[in-house]
Amino acid sequence: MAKTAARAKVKTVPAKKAVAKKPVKKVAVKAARGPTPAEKQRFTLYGNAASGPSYTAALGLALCRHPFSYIHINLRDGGHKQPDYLVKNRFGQVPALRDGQLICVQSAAILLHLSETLDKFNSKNPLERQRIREWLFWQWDKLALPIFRLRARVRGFRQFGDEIRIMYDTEAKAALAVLEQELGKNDWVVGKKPTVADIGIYGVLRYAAEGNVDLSHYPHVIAWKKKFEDLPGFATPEELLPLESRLI
Ligand SMILES: N[C@@H](CCC(=O)N[C@@H](CS)C(=O)NCC(=O)O)C(=O)O
Repeated sequence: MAKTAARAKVKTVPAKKAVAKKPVKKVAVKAARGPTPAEKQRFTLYGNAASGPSYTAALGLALCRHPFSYIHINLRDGGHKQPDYLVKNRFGQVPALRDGQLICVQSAAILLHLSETLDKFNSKNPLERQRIREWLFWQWDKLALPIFRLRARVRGFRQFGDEIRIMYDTEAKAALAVLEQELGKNDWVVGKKPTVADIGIYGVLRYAAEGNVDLSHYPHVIAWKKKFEDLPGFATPEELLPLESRLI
């Protein structure tokens, strides 16, 4: 009897199914913060909304994810030849970039300055750094010159006849063929990652269509251009270069 009573009290509890514990994912959450006052004050870009080299400099800053103030220089009124601007850019051209106490000019040199001081769109490899510089010099010599001249003609900033137009067109095509060949071998202009060489070249090719230079014959260039436009921070000239000054 006693045994039976004792047994009656014992309830058989079904063993709990072992629940597999989900591994806790550790996510490094970066504190979302806006730019500090020092970061906001660091860069001021002097440029013009119609200027390709001004876009190149602004694009470099945007892709480096660095805020900047923008001062509009009125080229029509000769703002770039006034003494207060010439102290910033002795060549009397836009863009100029103030980085703290230092003023840098020439868009390719501005890109190199950004890559070195912000340590972005650069390479640790000395040979690749040399190649980046070479592409930036080549780009001004062979690519920018014909494309910007052709665009200037379409926009009425420069006048020249068909003979010269054909000459620039031929030069632009020859430069594009060189680029096409390179981009057939590599994802980016130099090495496996985008560098300021890509930014400099994009800053010119953005305006190819305006100069009636057709990129559709260069499939590797087209694919690279699309990939470039997907980079975080990418923005168009209209987004980056307002028609008036913008202080942050
Ligand atoms: N190589 C220079 C070219 C700059 C340039 O040509 N800027 C034009 C506007 S797109 C300019 O200021 N032109 C007026 C001039 O040369 O007098 C750079 O990359 O910064």
